[in-house]
Amino acid sequence: MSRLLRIGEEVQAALAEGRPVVALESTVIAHGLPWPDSLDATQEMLEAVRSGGAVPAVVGVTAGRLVVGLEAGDIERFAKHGRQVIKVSRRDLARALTEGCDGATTVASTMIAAAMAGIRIFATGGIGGVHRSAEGQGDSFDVSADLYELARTPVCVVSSGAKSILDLRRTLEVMESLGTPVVGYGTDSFPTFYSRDAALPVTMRVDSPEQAASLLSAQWELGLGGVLLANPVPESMALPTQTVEAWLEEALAAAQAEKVAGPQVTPFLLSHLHRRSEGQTLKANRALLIDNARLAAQVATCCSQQG
Ligand code: PSU
Ligand code: MN
Repeated sequence: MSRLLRIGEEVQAALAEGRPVVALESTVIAHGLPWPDSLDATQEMLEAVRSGGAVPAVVGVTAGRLVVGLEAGDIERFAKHGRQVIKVSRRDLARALTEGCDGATTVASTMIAAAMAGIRIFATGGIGGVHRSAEGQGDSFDVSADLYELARTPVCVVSSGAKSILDLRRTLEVMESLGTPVVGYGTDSFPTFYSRDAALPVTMRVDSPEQAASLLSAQWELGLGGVLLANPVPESMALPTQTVEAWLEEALAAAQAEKVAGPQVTPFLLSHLHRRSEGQTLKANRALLIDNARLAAQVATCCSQQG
């Protein structure tokens, strides 16, 4: 295993002593945010995890190894080189390790690495899901591997739900079929990333890190899989659903016109939104990433206290 997996020293020490650790993904760093926000936002997430009393572990692939706890230099390279760092989900892991290239891990592959290392809590912005079908194109069958990973891998993903670039109703249906609890943090409805006024219900609600930790311990005592802990964007940064929806229609039309498909879809739509909103979606995105890192550290702390 150690041939392919490297756990950073600080992370290793924390795990050995039973201290709380929070995993972070690198696709959001390389593909989800533009330079230099990508680096600033990541540093703020690291600080948020630390001030919550936990050790951060950024996951990524480099030099033929899956790394849990990337060094500052690696993080900066991922943040800066963006598109040159390939996006690595479950199916791409073996290839990225074999080729020895830099690889940014998605929610799915970060969960895999976290579970291998013994980390149970992971903070990010939004998970992948069921993509909307383009007008007149029939069903694209573009369903993120994140949903299948949540079904099988016992890691709690703290996110602000899933982005409204997706078909959220179908995303929740698939998660229900696969048996993933979707837990609202202080909310009864599924957050839509940039907005708070969502219409779809969650499986259940918790109102404190302690409650979240109790649910996780029951889930894992039963030997079940992942949990999505859905934390809405902070109120002061939330954008109105209808405004985001209008920008999104344009972004989807542009994606269709430019024939963007597969793993490129999410990064394309995100950068379109960031430009179109003159940075408002980017500000919301940064705020929710930091808030999710903070919450994940609190939950990880409760989990380690519950033993
Ligand atoms: N949602 C975001 N920002 C992101 C992603 C999702 O707001 O950067 C990334 C995550 O890494 C997620 C991935 O796991 O996109 C999903 O991609 P796909 O749909 O190709 O599985
Ligand atoms: Mn996809």
